[in-house]
Amino acid sequence: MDTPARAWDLFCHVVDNLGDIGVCWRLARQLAREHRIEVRLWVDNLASFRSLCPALDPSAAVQRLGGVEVHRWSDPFPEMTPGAVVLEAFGCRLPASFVEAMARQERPPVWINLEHLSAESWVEGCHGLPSPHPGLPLVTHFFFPGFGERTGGLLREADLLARRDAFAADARRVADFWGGIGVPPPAPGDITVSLFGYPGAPYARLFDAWSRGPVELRVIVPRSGVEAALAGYFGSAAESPRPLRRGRLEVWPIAFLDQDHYDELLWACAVNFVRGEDSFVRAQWAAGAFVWQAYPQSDGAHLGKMEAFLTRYSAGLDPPAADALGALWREWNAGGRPDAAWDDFLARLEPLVAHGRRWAERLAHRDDLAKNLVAYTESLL
Ligand code: TRH
Repeated sequence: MDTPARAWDLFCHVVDNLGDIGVCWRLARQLAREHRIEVRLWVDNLASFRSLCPALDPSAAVQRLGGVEVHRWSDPFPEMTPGAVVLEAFGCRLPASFVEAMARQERPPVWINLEHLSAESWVEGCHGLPSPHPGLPLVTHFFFPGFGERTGGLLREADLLARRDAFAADARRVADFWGGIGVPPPAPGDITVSLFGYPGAPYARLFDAWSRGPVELRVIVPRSGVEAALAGYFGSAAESPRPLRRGRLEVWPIAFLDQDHYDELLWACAVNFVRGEDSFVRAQWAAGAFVWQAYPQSDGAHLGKMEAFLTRYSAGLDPPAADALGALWREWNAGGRPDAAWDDFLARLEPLVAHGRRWAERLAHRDDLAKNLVAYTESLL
């Protein structure tokens, strides 16, 4: 039976993309399934949430999904007794009345501010830092996901890697996956790439490189912001039946997938272009070659974040492959010439895939974020 300590409130404000709710939904389900925590997930934009989770009813104020009680976060906020742990995702600012209710509890809840993922070294110094509330007897603790030993780790469901390997070993399931998204399975020698990126990336230059060869390249593009680039490149053909073709490039625009099918897409592709936070982590668990576009920030801070990750990730990678990887990532993130860097990247695909597999194995030795979070909050309760 659940104890009060197993009742958690998780607050998610959807900013402009899907990463916030992507992370919160994944975390909420994992806390419920693997740690038997009664999670109330408060989300202020159920329409965005629905793209990740088609079973969600955006008109319902409260609904139960995946073992989680999903609540529409509305204003004014209803009167509620807070759970034993309150998670504020990405500094989303809790409702004032709820914070007051937290302070009125005989034992105020453990209040965690779940931060964004970064590979930068300062994160290790800030993970777990307390921040007392200026006017109430409450303390927020900062919890940083991360790659280093002294961080909160990465989201990884207990069965994720086994599911990934079972999928890859089952040709029938892979074929069913392709059939399910309406794309034929790859012919021998074809390279299949998944493409998920921000609208401003230099797509046309990459498409040029892909259309020139040297291999037949199939690119799968879930509907998510690349449409304008496709229309700009393929003109009116972008509205006609799939696939779009130019030279050796074949592009398959597909519907936005739910999170589980998106994982399968990452597992089925040879190279994954990912972005932000959650797809970036999922590509690492896919254990292959990937190209990351960091969430663009006007002050250029994303470039520093990308370099910090590249430094960690490239350790142990043979220098020519590390150079090829770094060149493509830098051009892709800075809006430069990924076309020039692509051929080198492709020529090093084999060592890059082998490295991706080793990286995932190494990361998997660490406890995952949900487990770390539960242990950490228990230490504060
Ligand atoms: O959408 P994003 O750009 O999210 C970003 C970042 O998280 C960033 O840190 C944050 O500040 C900003 O939002 C507001 O990229 P991200 O993090 O990869 O999230 C996308 C989610 O969508 C992720 O959970 C994977 C999921 N997804 C699917 O479920 N199906 C799909 O077809 C695709 C392409 C993605």
